[in-house]
Amino acid sequence: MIVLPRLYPILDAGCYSNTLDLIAAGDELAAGGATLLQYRNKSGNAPVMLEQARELRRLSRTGVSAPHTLKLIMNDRADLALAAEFDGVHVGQDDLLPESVRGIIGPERWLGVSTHNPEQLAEADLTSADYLAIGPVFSTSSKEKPDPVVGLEGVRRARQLTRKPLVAIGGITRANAASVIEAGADSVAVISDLLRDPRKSAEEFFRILR
Ligand code: TZP
Ligand code: MG
Repeated sequence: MIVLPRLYPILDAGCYSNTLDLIAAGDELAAGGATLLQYRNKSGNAPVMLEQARELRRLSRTGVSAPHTLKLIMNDRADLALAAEFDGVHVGQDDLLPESVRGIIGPERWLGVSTHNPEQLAEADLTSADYLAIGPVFSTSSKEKPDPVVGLEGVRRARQLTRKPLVAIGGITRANAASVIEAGADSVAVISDLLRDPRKSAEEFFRILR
């Protein structure tokens, strides 16, 4: 069984005006204690995604996090995860099925699966996913057409349905993160509340969730 860090930062390319800013944010998050980052880019521009992913991989080998390991997880795309030598892939309900992704990435890379209700979570629990995500816990403006919020009750329910590591996502901030962990999540995935001063924000998340 894998062990997830308490904070699961998501670097969403749509939040940055260029690759330099995106990489700088990744470096800041690592400086703030992040040991895992997900790269998310909903633009559909594969060449840009590959370039940015490779830059992140380079950062993890040369930036502040080196020589500590910085796990890099690719959102949606197993092919790009392999091409950029990422450590894992995260897929949702509209992506390749978990077992198809597992066939591409092999047994060692991490596989995460997003779910939005108890039925999806129970189904994903039967797959070879290394961890499961549940959300949105609270309302979010970082995702287009988000599923209905599941609330802390949704996190508690999810906790009862799986023994896999559980990541909660959606509207999680330094103000509510402790309640999400209390409800049974092992880790909180965050976009917005890491955008302003990523290093300080990450440090505060780790302090709160210690
Ligand atoms: N999936 C469910 S909510 C969400 C994703 C990708 C966005 C989370 O972003 P934020 O800004 O932390 O609410
Ligand atoms: Mg997806």
